[in-house]
Amino acid sequence: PVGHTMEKPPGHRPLPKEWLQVAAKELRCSEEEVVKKLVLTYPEGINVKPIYTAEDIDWEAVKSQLPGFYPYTRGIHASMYTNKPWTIRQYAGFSTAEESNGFYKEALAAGQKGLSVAFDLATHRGYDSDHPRVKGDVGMAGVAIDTVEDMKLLFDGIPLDQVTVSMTMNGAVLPVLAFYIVAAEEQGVAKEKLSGTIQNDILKEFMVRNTYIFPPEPSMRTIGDIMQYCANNMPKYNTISVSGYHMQEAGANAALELGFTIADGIEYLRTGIRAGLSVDQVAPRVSFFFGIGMNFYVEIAKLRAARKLWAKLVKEKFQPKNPKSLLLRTHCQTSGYSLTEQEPYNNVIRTTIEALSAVLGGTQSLHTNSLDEAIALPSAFAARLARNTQLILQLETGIPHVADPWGGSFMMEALTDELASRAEYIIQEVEKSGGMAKAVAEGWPKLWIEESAARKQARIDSGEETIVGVNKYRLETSSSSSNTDSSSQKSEQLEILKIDAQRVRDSQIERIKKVKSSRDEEKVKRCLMELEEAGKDKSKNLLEASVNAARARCTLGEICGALEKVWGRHVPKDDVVSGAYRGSYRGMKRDSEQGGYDLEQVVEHVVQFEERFGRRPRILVAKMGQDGHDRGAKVIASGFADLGFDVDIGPLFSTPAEVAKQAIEADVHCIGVSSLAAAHLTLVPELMEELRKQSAIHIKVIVGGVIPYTDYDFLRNIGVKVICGPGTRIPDAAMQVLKAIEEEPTN
Ligand code: 2CP
Repeated sequence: PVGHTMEKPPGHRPLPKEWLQVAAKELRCSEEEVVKKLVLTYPEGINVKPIYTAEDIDWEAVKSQLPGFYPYTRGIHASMYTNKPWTIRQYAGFSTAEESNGFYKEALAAGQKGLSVAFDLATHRGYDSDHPRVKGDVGMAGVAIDTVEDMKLLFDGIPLDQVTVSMTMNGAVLPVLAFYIVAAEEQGVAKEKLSGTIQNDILKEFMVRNTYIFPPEPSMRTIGDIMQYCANNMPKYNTISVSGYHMQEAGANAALELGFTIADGIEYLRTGIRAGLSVDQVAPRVSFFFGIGMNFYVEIAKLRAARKLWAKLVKEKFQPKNPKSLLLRTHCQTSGYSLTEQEPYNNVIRTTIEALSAVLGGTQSLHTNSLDEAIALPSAFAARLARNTQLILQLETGIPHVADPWGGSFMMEALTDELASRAEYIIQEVEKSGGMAKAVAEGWPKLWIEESAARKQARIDSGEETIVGVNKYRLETSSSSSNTDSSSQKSEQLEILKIDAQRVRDSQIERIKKVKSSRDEEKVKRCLMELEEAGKDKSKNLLEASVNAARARCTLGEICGALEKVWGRHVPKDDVVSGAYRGSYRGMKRDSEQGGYDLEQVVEHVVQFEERFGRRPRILVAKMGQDGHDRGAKVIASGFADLGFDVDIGPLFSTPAEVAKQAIEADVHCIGVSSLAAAHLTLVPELMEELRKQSAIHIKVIVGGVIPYTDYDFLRNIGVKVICGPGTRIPDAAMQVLKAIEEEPTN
């Protein structure tokens, strides 16, 4: 196990003696047993007590703190929402620029205040829609953008000097930001007037999100160049959104999310300073982004602790003159990970509670997830409900009438301090490594997060952590075939938004052809050459060269291609944590209500398998297409390994042919395809075809991840043996896989 838990948590004062005596009577047990029963240890290593008193906090410090004052624990503005509520900013992008544009206009008319663009994975990874590697990805998880013409359509009729736009783009940040600047220019909006945010946080891509393109070094240089260009040309633009969200989604607990995110922020300030800027030119334009999960108090405390830590560390390390450099401004998104496919209407409740945490924590901007977000892009109905959740909080509840209502709460102030000190410990570890860029290159932050993810999965699978409708009070679904149909109540199934991948791809390819046929090819060549030169010569600004290329109608793929010639593409190395899943799986017996297999039963079965077949069951966990969401794949890999399987992990971004080849060479019993970006309907049939062509149909194919029920029949019909949707426990998945292999043993 990795040693990221501190030797001793910062001490809590013991529970008051007089209270313990009364509680012991209420519980009919000894005082020691009260402590054992009611003091909970959270995954962050924090002990949460049943009551808090003034003894738990530094009351002298707390009583004088005000919102709008250093260290900003209570909020970055003095008036907070009493003067101006947070920005309702829903993240969305639908297949084509036209469809997304229509959606944005409707959302703005219905009360949304800011825009947030979701791009498809082909765009993220720097491929034009006509590239063979992105066949299954175009328009699936967001909007496809190939040229500045697409960007102009995306914002047609939306005044970019008035509406702030956030763009979630990291790998292909240069062409996308350049297209945005040129689209605004051609709309008559000068760059100086552009406000908004680009995510541009590459460190967390290498850690958890995986939509990088280039190796770390030129990627960090790109960020410095963007900061420099914006400082000179776009002073109101937020050049980065330092993101913890994806760490939480990948399984990080709140302390890890907070520590690594602040450490990333520090690294980016250094990057800007290295690019020749002062801290006061960089820091006020750095913004943050956190995930908000179901642990209500902890999530509020996390945002309060984040502001406090950032203000303190920026002051100590950089001595800024402008007080705005100390303000941690943040966007929040409710947790996608906490949403369930089972009983999807429960997701509305989860999202509302998480939104409440974000707001009580003092966020500047918020996205509330749609109830169907665990399985697909949101339908119009689900998107409206998600937006209305925020409108109701703002307009009906009175919640915005008081700034930091938790200020002075013994519990909240103690929790804030504890989380801050946990996170600070992690930041110190990063600093000892030489900063976040070096730590990420060494790979240990990623492993800490993966370990945390495996532990969380084990807590859920063993029933220690409850998810209503999933591991407790679970209803039958009409299409779940593994269970008997004993209950009269069925979980609702939602209408899922379907994207016609072929249609989107065809229309994008048409538009690329049109742009290419009407541009000045000489100019295009010159711009791409200049871009290549800027890639080599650090005195040239990469964003400036990209803006020129965008004006000349170079495509996104061409711009990234020119830089790829100089820098190459980043190839990740893969490690899998071991022991964390099994180590955190509390050996409680499963009761009949919970159903499913216990860990030890599966381990036993694997041993029998080995005795019978002469080797352990062997699985290749594969990721195909441009879908880089690998938490599920990593958790499955380390969970299955802990159960006794031999596990191979395939490289990210593989083609079906590459997966088939690796499976055959490694002589695996089965391939576990993990799909989270809706490309399974294109890529799984191709994989089956490849296996058939290479005479390897004996290798069983299992598909897991975000697979809507409506696709089950199709997948089964083409030969997929097992489908594990969201919420499947690892021991259950493993047992299904074992049975599928044993059914028709071939080797
Ligand atoms: C706000 N203002 C106030 C007050 N409150 N002025 C006086 N009194 C107040 N109480 C002012 C601010 O100072 C600012 O003015 C203006 O109002 C706008 O407010 P803001 O707080 O800056 O809000 P914002 O414009 O919405 O900006 C919020 C952020 C920005 C966080 C700074 O970076 C942002 O919008 N981020 C969004 C990131 C995002 O959507 N990411 C999507 C992730 P001035 O400007 O004059 O100071 S998608 C996730 C998916 C899952 C993915 O990544 O894969």
